Amino acid sequence: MIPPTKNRKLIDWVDEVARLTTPDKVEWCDGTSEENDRLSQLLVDAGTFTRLSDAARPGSFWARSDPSDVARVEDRTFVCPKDRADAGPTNNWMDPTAMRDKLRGLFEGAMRGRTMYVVPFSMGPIGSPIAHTGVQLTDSAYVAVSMRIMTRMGQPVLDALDAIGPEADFVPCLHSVGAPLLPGQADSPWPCNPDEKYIVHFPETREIISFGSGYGGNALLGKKCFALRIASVMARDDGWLAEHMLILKLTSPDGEVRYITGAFPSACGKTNLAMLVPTLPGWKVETIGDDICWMKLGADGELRAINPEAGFFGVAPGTNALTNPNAMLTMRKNAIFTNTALTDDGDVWWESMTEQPPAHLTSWLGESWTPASDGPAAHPNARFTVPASQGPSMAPEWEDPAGVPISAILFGGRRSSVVPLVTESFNWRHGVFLGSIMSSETTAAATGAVGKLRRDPFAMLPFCGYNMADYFAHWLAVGKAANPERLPKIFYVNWFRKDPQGRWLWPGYGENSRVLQWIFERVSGRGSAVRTPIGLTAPASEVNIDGLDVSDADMEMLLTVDDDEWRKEVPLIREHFSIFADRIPAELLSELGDLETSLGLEHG
Ligand code: O2Y
Ligand code: MN
Repeated sequence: MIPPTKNRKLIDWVDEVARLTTPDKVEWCDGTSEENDRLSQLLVDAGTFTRLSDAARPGSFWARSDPSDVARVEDRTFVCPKDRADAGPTNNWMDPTAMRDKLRGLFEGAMRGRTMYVVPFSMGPIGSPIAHTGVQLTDSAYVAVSMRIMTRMGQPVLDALDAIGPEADFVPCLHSVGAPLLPGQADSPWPCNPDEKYIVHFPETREIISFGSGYGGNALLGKKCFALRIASVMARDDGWLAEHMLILKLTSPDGEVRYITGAFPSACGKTNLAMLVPTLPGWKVETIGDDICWMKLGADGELRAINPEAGFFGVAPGTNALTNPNAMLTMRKNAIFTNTALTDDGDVWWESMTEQPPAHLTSWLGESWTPASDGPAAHPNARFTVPASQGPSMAPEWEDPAGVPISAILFGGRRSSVVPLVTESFNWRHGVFLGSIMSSETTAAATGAVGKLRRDPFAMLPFCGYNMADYFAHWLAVGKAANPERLPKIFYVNWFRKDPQGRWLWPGYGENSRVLQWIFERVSGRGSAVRTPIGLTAPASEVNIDGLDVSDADMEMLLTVDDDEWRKEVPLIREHFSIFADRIPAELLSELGDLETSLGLEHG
């Protein structure tokens, strides 16, 4: 077949990978709906997809993964610059030459018996000056159809690349499920490699190579691998920010608009917040993005943000008509559901989707399931994949290539104690300090223990493509490069605080609009705040709790900064900083010193 591009680097790379991996066929994806229908049918025939009933969800499919391939594998994720110190203490590292040798061995013949799909994609609107192009080579049709939802994918991307010229650059993303087929060997519905998984990033050459998994962030390489790990390196080099953040548009009853980004660790409700339905009368939230945000300085020194993605890959369990009605409406058609349960009438179900579970289901393990069964019907990290354009909450400007101007940046995590409902930073530098000490109780979005406290600075711990101490320095530098008049204000929020008996103190979801209102007032130069050692908290009288069943005592507990608890937190912060040794920016140590002083502690 004649390649549908003039890009020499791309044509040569496709040839080289095909020679190494020996697929039966090479197919260039054009991104058309005909192609999507054909690949989806192929997945149905292979047993990977079950078509959902047209009455329930037209154009939608249910997939079950291998039970060993259900989440991102952080312990198998590597960042491989030449110098180990450039990966930093929070990334797995291997010498890049040794890693390339290892991968070459794994990829030799890895696509035998399969088709290699060439998937050109754009992160951001095609041709926009802020978008970047990638090409994924994959032997998974599931990945190809998912990339069509999650990115702008297909021939228009190659045309835009060719319009730049035959030397136009792109990020090469190589992926194999690592399960070659011998002649006559039956395929599995979810091929993957149970023994060897490698998710590898080469920041210096801006390359991604992933082997052995077909799931989510391990396999859809435009998302975490490109738009965060590699893009964070590009952003460091070129003076912008690639962040694990939602972007929302908040409109007040007076029609004033503010755009807010928010960094929260995986599965802490970013999608719910991005699609929130305010309980406060007259307020409106619209969605720009739910997971990734690229922010660049505009000509006027203002930070402008785009969502580089085109779809949502959200956690299904816990999503329902009360927690996120907009997500439920978004996924009514053209969706892929992975590791949810299947109903007997061809729809999907997951825990808490409805108050009562159906009497009978097929579980994510493919087993007959009733409410009396052991274990959940859906895997806790079951996902929906759906085009953002279908969402009723999308702001009309969500694809504006110029991005939207950001007024506030939220940092947050799951902390059942210590961290108050909302705190405003004293200034940008202090905000960077708050981002650098973020911590959260872990969830099922990655393999490993659930509910353990871990430091997750800027919610980027698993996603920063270089030394995180340098990343903190980069944030400080962006603050200095920006127009001080237009710098967003930074806030630290915590929806997850509990009382000593373990009862949630804050109802969350739509009620979070009450906190957004205070933030809106603050970024508009209004409202008051109370100075505490860790920042400016909202006075209880300024959080509108009209009609809300939260007692004054609970508000007090939610908003109070307990100095004793923070005195216990300080050594943990010092310990966290110590892993970066002398690479930690002096400004952050100075912020820590100020915190110690205000808590009446000796400097550590
Ligand atoms: O690969 C997975 O299991 C999903 S990870 C993911 C997917 C969508 C949005 N965020 C995340 C995350 O882990 O932060
Ligand atoms: Mn995420």
